[in-house]
Amino acid sequence: MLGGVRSRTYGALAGITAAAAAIGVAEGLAVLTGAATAPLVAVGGVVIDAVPAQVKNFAVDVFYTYDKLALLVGTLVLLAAFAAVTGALATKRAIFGYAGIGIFAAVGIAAALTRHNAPWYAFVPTLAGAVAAAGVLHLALRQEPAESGYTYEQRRWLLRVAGGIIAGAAVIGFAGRWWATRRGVQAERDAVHVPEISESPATLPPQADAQLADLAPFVTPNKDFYLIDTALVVPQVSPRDWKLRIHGRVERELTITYDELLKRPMIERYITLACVSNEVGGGLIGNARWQGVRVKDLLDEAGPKQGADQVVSRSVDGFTAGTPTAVLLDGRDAMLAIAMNGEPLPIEHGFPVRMVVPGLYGYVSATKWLAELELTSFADFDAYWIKRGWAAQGPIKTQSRIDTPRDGGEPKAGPLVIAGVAWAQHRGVSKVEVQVDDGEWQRAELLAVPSVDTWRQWRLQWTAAPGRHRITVRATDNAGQTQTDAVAPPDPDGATGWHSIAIDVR
Ligand SMILES: Nc1nc2c(c(=O)[nH]1)N[C@H]1C(S)=C(S)[C@@H](COP(=O)(O)O)O[C@H]1N2
Ligand SMILES: [Mo]
Repeated sequence: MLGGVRSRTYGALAGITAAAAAIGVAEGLAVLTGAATAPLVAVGGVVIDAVPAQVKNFAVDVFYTYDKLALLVGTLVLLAAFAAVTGALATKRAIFGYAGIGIFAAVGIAAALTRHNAPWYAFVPTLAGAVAAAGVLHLALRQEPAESGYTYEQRRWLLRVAGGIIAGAAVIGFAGRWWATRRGVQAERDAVHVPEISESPATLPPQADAQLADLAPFVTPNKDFYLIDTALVVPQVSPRDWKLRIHGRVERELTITYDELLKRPMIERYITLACVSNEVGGGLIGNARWQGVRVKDLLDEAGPKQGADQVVSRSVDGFTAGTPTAVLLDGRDAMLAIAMNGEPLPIEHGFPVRMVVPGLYGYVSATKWLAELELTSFADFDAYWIKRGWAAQGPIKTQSRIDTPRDGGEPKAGPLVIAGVAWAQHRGVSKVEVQVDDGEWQRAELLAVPSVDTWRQWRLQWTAAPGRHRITVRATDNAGQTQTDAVAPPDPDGATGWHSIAIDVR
């Protein structure tokens, strides 16, 4: 007689063991077939792409910056729960267990095969994993069933076989990930020789950086630069395989290799990149010295046709950004960047080649792991975030931020420097004003900038009296527009409002 509580527990544990075997085998094989073919990564990628626009901001906070791991772990937990339930059912009728494995295989294979640029063999890891799971389930169900509790054989099987399989799968999973990253393109990236630039190098005016503790440095070190993307695993693109295709509504289609790109005339510029998801006062912004080839030079060669008002940049993993063709041709320093702060692009920032466009939020311009530029029209194509409800046009809004003192800080009474950064990329910041409590707006000192395409540090001397104070900042751009105090969320085209902090002076 089957069906005691214990017997269901045995089935659940057997199901989890079968799932572990599937994941272990699949992850192991995905080291060879590519991380994106692993069922967990493929399904996680589908989930990321399916996130509706309303939860994008939540998703940015939770997944895109740090917690992609949370998505993987969440997927694993769901899989374990599913395996436990189908395993328990399998103790009544084995077919439930095999059907569960069939569902796992169908979902994993469908996800892997439909990812952007999936190789034809993308189904192999999931299929092999499913076969392994079926084998484990078969073994588990062969153990003598107990009337109640576990039989000696079942207990031994759980301890020895199941324990071994789960531990083995965990080891293979972690080792596979580690090996895939190690064997990635880090060595090729480190071997890249960044070529000389054809014009004068980007130089910083003296006094661009006040070098205050807590104030964002004028140049953001690569290791501190914010990271935003939809890639669950960082794409590993070898410069030897890299090609850029410029196609669509052009007179002449172009294909350029990495070596060819490096031989072209190069410019170097300080440009401040910003994310549309940045909240007022937030940190999704950074300034770097970028080196690369002008997009305009390449577009001029390809010859955009009449009506091709949008350039869609597409990454190797299928992300797309749509940039107005006019912006790329208007003389600003839009470039295909190959170096960041004097180093080859870091892999997570888009190695080997990414786009950087002064004045536009990243989601409409800054495609990393670039693979193609397609000339089309805004009427004909919506890029990745536009499909999800974000605005098609993404000029960066004038903003300012107080970095020091810190919000909620308790500085000592007496002379104090209030300082921060302000930005209005490609228009430039002409004025920053600070208000303490309900006082007059006071003009802050502006530090020097190399161009209108970067953020600008500002500072103001203040004599702090004991007590609680509110400090607010606002910037004005070179067109004379003062940052609006109307509060708006990032969705759909960038947050607005004044950054304001509260401190307790002691
Ligand atoms: N391939 C790819 N490129 C991408 C994205 C992405 O999801 N995938 N996100 C964009 C967004 S929204 C921003 S804000 C910038 C961030 O660039 P960073 O991670 O180098 O700071 O990259 C852009 N380029
Ligand atoms: Mo972004």
